[in-house]
Amino acid sequence: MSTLFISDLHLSPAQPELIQLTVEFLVKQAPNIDQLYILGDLFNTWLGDDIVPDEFQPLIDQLMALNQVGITSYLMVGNRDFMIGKAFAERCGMTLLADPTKINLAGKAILLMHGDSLCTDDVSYQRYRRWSRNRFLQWCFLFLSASYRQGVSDKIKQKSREQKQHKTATIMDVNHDEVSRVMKKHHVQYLLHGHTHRPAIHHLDNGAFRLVLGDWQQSPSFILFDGYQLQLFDQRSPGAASTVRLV
Ligand SMILES: [Mn+2]
Repeated sequence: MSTLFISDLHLSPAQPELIQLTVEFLVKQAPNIDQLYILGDLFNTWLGDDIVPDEFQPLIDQLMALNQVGITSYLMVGNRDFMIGKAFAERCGMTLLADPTKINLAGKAILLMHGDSLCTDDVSYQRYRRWSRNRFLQWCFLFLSASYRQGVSDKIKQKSREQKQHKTATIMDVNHDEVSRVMKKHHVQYLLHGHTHRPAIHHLDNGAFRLVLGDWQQSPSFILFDGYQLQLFDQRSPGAASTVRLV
């Protein structure tokens, strides 16, 4: 059973070449995989399932094509595209996943997350995360016109850019106590997430592993489970350090 994990593609209509690259990547991977997990921030912005830019149609078609050849695909939302709902997932033949979700690979429990909730040192972001995930506010947001939603989204992004200038790299990475707390709570030795754009496989003190997917701004970043081992493919993370055997 081969499983592919990706996250943080940050696709937008402004970068059609990245959409194209993603479609080609999925076409190429399709013959080798049984399952696909997209762990958040597939899109750079999401204004609602009723406003899907036409530029994404080739990707939607390709995801549906995976579904038709029997590949099971799962979609978790990230901090950028958290407004994705069931309607869009269904349009792509994908199943929405909660964050976190525990899965089983070769008898080992793996916890999947986007990763933003682990960055607890970033207090202002966690505050924003709490209100932006409020179901009632989200429901209200979807009654706004497309241009108004775009305006709100632009304003939030601009504010986040301004605040980022004053945040250190450590603040924007995961908090290690939070990582141990979450892994303990879910009884897992393996945690796989994206979000931080710091692709790596970390060997933790207690013999556990934290696997981090990279973003796609330079080139595709992915983790592949081939039935025996998890391997991180990312230009920034070289060969030997990038595999974990599960069997
Ligand atoms: Mn993210």
